[in-house]
Amino acid sequence: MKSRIDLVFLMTILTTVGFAQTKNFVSVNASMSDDELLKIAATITPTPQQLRWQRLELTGFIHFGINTFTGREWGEGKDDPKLFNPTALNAKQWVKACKDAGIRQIILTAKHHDGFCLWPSKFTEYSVKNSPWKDGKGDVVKEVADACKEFGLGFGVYLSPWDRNNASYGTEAYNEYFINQLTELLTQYGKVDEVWFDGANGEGSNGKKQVYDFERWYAHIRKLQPQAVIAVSGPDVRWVGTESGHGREEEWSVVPVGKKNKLNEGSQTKVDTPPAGDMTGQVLGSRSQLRDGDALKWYPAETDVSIRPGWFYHESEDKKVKTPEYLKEIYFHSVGRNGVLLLNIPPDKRGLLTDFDVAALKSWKGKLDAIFKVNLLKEAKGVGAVKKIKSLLDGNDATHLSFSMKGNDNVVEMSLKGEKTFNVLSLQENISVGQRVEKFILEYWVDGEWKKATEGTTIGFKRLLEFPAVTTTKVRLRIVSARLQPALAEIGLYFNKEDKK
Ligand code: FUL
Repeated sequence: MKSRIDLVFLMTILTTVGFAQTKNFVSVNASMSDDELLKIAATITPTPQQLRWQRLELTGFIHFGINTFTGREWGEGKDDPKLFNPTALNAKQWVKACKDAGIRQIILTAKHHDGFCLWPSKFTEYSVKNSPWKDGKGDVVKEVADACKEFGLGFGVYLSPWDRNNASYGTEAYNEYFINQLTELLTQYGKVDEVWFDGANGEGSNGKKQVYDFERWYAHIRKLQPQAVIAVSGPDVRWVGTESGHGREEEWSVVPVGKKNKLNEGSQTKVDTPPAGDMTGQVLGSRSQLRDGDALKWYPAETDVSIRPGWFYHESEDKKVKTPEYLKEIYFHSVGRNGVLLLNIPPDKRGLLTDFDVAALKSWKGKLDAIFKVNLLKEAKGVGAVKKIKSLLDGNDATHLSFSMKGNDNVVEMSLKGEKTFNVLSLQENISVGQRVEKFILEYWVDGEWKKATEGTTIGFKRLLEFPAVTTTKVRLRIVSARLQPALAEIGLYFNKEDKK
């Protein structure tokens, strides 16, 4: 009995120590050595909310509103609410098409910059309640939230801070208006998993200037929907810096933040202040940048892009829906570059996703399923850390493969089951302990020597690389540089038959 109590005691201590060592946000100062900084960067971890969000991989964006009926991208807030009149709106069709494509969470533009609300807000007349749709009794937010619940997808809301309709915009009263709208959205529709604040503002030099009370808004969200991540102009999820769908080759989820570099100014432990800096830099969290802020923070990238040229539906773009092949490339360059993809699919004037968009989604999913159907390492055998790899492949997080980084131990060699041809590498780090890998090389055995198949810098949650097909019986993965002992969560080799390179 005594020994069991000791064991429980010991485990409690270990767990506590473990927790104490994992942090989401750490202040740094000039007196810290390079080694210290690197260790901090390597042990910063996502919050449970960030981890859940990262694991979604694919999320969907729905831009729908008064612009759908006027053909604009940015309404001025003056269009008649009577224009909003979808003839066959069916949110279940949106959600099902997304789910069938592997999308696991949907964010709806509850209010875009024009200020028109897709729910019957008590605090403005500029909403669906003054439209002919369902005789003013309709509520798009409810229909989408309910459909997400029914199909088992996460649900998020986009609420534009910039509002071109509300008379109070530009005064302190607007912050109150915004809080009231948040309260409606966060209390009337069940669980909300993501709140998306757009940073766009086109007021110009003579336009209205609004000081947003971000801290109050964030605290309100944390209180009403603590499980939600707050994205983009928010403290949990960072805009990747482009709307092209192509993220960075080197993408760090730990980045310097604070007044010094203006990226997410302020301290997350004290206040959640909005990001204000340039997020478009080529790399944001490399070794040489770790001193650029007042703190280091887990602040992962979201890669948003529309399936069409515009964010809202325009009939003239029906033939410009991105091809499944291009969407596949976007997948590799977003999810496969340590990001979460936020793919916009805008419903048309009927309130339906068109056949063009649905067909593209379907065929995209088919392509990805075909590529990732067989992990050729599943049957690997024989040497090195194969036993551990098998546990990785079984998806058991707890048995992640760690490298010692001592001597040659940073190498894992795998024998394939006979000769195999492949052209896709998939790697994942166990980010629940941090992001650590800085450079890796995949080699294959040919003509009695090791040759490079592909190489990369960061891995993070997921790294996907395509390369000219190679045929071999043996491969090895070398972690050439890491901030701390790397911990991998997945290794996969696949063959994309359609890639003739
Ligand atoms: C931008 C907005 O201005 C676009 O209209 C769109 O909503 C996009 C997702 O974000 O900042």
